[in-house]
Amino acid sequence: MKNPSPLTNIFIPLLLFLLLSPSASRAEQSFLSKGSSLSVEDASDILISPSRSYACGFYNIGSNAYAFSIWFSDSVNKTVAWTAIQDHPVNGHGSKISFRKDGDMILADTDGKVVWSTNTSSTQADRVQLLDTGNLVVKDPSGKILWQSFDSPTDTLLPKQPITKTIRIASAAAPGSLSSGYYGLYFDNDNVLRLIYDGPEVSSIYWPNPDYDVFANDRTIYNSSRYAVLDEMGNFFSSDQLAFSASDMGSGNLRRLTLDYDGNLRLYSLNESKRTWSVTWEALPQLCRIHGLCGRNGICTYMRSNVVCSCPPHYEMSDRRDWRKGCKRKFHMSCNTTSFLELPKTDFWGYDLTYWESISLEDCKKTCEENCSCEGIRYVSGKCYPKSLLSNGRASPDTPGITYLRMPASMSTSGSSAPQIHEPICNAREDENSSGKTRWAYFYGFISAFGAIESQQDRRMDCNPGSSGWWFIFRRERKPTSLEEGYRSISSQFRRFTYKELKRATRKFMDEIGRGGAGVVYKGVLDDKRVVAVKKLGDAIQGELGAELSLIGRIYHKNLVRIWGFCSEGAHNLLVTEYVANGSLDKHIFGEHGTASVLGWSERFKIAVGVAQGLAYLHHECLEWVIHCDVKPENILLDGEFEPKIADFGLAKLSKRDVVGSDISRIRGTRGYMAPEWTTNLPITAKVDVYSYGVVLLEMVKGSGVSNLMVHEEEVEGTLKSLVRMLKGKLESGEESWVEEIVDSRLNGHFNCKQAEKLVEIAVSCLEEDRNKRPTMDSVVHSLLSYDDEPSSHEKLAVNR
Ligand SMILES: *[C@@H]1O[C@H](CO)[C@@H](O)[C@H](O)[C@H]1NC(C)=O
Ligand SMILES: *[C@@H]1O[C@H](CO)[C@@H](O)[C@H](O)[C@H]1NC(C)=O
Ligand SMILES: *[C@@H]1O[C@H](CO)[C@@H](O)[C@H](O)[C@H]1NC(C)=O
Ligand SMILES: *[C@@H]1O[C@H](CO)[C@@H](O)[C@H](O)[C@H]1NC(C)=O
Ligand SMILES: *[C@@H]1O[C@H](CO)[C@@H](O)[C@H](O)[C@H]1NC(C)=O
Ligand SMILES: *[C@@H]1O[C@H](CO)[C@@H](O)[C@H](O)[C@H]1NC(C)=O
Ligand SMILES: *[C@@H]1O[C@H](CO)[C@@H](O)[C@H](O)[C@H]1NC(C)=O
Ligand SMILES: CC(=O)N[C@H]1CO[C@H](CO)[C@@H](O)[C@@H]1O
Repeated sequence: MKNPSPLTNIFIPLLLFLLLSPSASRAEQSFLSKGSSLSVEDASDILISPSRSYACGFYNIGSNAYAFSIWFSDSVNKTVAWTAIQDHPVNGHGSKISFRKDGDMILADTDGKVVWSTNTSSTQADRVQLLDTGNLVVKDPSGKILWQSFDSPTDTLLPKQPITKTIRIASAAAPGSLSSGYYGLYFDNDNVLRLIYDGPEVSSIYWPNPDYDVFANDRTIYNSSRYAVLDEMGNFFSSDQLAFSASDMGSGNLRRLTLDYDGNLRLYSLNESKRTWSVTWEALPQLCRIHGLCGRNGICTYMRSNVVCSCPPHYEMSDRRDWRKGCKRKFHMSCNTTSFLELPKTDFWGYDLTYWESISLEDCKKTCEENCSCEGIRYVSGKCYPKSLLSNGRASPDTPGITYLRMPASMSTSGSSAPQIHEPICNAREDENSSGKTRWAYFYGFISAFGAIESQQDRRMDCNPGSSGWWFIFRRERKPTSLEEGYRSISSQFRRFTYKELKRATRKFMDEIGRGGAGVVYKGVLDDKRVVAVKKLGDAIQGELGAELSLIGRIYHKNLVRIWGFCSEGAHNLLVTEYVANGSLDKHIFGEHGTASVLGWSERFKIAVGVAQGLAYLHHECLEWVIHCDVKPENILLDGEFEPKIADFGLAKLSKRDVVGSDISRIRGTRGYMAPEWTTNLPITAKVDVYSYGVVLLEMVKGSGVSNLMVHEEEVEGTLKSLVRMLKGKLESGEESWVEEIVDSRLNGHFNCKQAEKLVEIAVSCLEEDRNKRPTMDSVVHSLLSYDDEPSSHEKLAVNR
């Protein structure tokens, strides 16, 4: 073709025209070249990432107010992942995002004023591009990134977007709002990734748990790289050793890690068919542990299905529309005379004027009276914390100690009702009113509160006066049915298996690895190569297996066996869990038929700590305060490194044996490990597990099972009682020689005497007849960790809580 045909003569200018025309080229474009811009008037004037997952442009945040944002284009309602300048919206007419000829990308308001810029003028900047990762970049011709949105996150981190030394994530101020609130996620000066409430009056750290030191929270201060990132599979790793995974771990899902307006850090996955988000991990399952929720003097607690704030007696809300402003006194405070108002099971975190140990309540009160800046005290078994400010209040059955509010003596401190606190119970069916479903609804409650972020329309944080002076922060707005759906999707990695699938995985139930009260356990390999244990539960099941298990399927802790799913087809009821390599603890400590070698002391101590941490998680951290009800060595599994994992938690309520109304039916534990209250009419609380844990501790120290304690015809319980009495006497004697007689002789004296004595001391306290005298699992963990003598491993526990 030597001469261009007349047709091409026309065609080329036309092609050029099409390429250059902004409206034609913009529709499906992921980049801006020099001199082009996006205008606020045209809603289709946006950049779209090549995979079409993300969009970038003007985002409408109110009538005639717009922000420069990146959002997920696939979610039902646009979910914003990043915003250029949060607190400065621009006008809906005439505003522009321009990539100027000088290489600068700017956001200009209606009057042409530049409100934001990438500061890339006089660089080689050549194009602006929205990448498939959701990162908006300014590049030079060689592809070098000169500016990127990943360096200035707002409230959300995307996969592959690291959080580093210089980055701080800030929550939104309210659902749907793009302006920043009081919560922050950042690397602290000691290299630990933390969540902080940084309010107008006060600020405090609430995650990781401030009651423990760094190491007890499984973090470290020794890696100064300060780098954490979520990968594409849904695994998060941080240089301070924090690691967690999405419950729907795997590739292909769009995810985001967002610091929500309520202060909780949540990992979300997008369901592509429903185009909605579900929570696949969260930092704080118990919302009341978040600071600042109820403001100064306010108290956070759980009521039925909701998180609620309340004011102490003689206090009232400071601002009827906003709980975060807290409560104010209805009386005039004077330091001349003082009386104290008692609030049981209530804690106000932080702001201790001083700290005293081993003093009486009277002396503690006196300390407070002597200083006019003291607003109240918290008193926990001999420990006294006078407070200069009452903040971060929460009340729950597992909160130890009592708070005393300071009042003038003229105030009546009696007759006022303290907050009602609901005890957790072992079996939801004992109380149909608060059966599993309704109590979990608390969880639905805040999910729907979150749903409000997506739906814009109900963005109010609605506060309604309750009948008894209680106020709800998060009102349930949706009907239970849709909430249950949302709930189900949260546990999406927890799933239903078919019988066929499990038959294939276990090669027709060939490899039996255990047999217990609950059923026979087989080893299997799933299609995705996961090695699992499959437990046949038989038909002795009540209720719908899936519904009962969906809560415990969400529970994840290193010392609890992970539950992957279940199968329920006709008479086939099977449970699919993580496979734990080294079998159950009984085989290792009781040395069945001399097969296993004797478990060393350091392993025993590690197991004692791990089991306590697992139970503490169930009792105190978990949403529903799960009580295990059958703690015994057979239910404690050991992995290759002898890290213990508790099995069979949450199964108690599935058993057909407990028919409401019959006395014997209440009994669910195993002889020898059962607390005395099982046989009396006292309500069953988490303290039954503390008792059983005490028995297991003794067994580990002695190296023999309770059944071997039986002397002649005597009952196990009686023998245990006299053993405990004997040990109590020895502990009080102050001598040490007895320790050697108690500890497993097979260790040939290779054990840590201080630790052994501590274990016996804890065991004895756990075995108190009176459940109120037994410690909580939280405090057991505390005591054990202070005796963990591994070098480098633990600092002294912070005294000031
Ligand atoms: C650009 O520079 C200005 C002035 O120094 C600064 O306030 C602004 O935050 C910078 N923009 C970005 C995106 O870093
Ligand atoms: C510190 O953290 C970084 C980033 O997570 C990691 O690559 C590095 O191996 C860690 N260093 C040590 C000594 O653990
Ligand atoms: C997404 O939602 C649909 C409809 O509810 C459901 O069938 C599907 O299993 C969900 N997908 C994932 C990955 O959770
Ligand atoms: C408290 O004591 C101060 C001086 O010590 C006095 O001026 C004030 O009137 C007293 N207030 C009351 C309510 O008794
Ligand atoms: C009250 O306690 C604070 C903090 O310990 C202290 O600074 C102040 O001096 C005390 N006031 C009195 C009157 O003792
Ligand atoms: C809760 O229990 C009480 C007493 O057992 C009963 O009167 C009430 O109707 C129940 N409420 C609901 C919602 O089931
Ligand atoms: C999306 O927004 C619409 C209109 O505001 C609302 O009706 C709908 O419920 C929202 N969807 C979700 C999943 O939030
Ligand atoms: C006693 C026992 O079963 N030990 C095993 C624990 O697990 C490791 C690793 O899987 C094995 O090598 C041990 O034999």
